[in-house]
Amino acid sequence: MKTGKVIITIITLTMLLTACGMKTSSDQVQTGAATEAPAAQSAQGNAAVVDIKNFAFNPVNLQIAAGTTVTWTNNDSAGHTVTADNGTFDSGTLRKGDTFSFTFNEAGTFAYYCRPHGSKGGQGMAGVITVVP
Ligand SMILES: [Cu+2]
Repeated sequence: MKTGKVIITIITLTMLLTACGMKTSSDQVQTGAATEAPAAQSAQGNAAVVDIKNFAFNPVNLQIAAGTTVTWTNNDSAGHTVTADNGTFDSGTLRKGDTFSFTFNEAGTFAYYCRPHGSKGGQGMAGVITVVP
């Protein structure tokens, strides 16, 4: 009886810790964005843009309303990609002047990166789109 209760408690704690761990990492990304320049990084309406310049996405954290189409433009001579961590979208290689657009219809946090210069989890050349309902 007591052992069963302990096991259930351990399982519950493990699940909670896992959930918290995931939430914490995405919260940190958003918190960083909010303290930098929330007004400039907010976008209302149906379109928003992200500049790719000097091996970085600008703004690196963008908050949009659901239904907004985000267009990335590569202004670097180097080729870049816009690749979602969760595989939702992938631009393929963008040459200088190339654009890639994606419409975010669902609320959530969408981390992305450049395949040649970054990786999942915000490593290197990466950004985050936060979609609010
Ligand atoms: Cu790149």
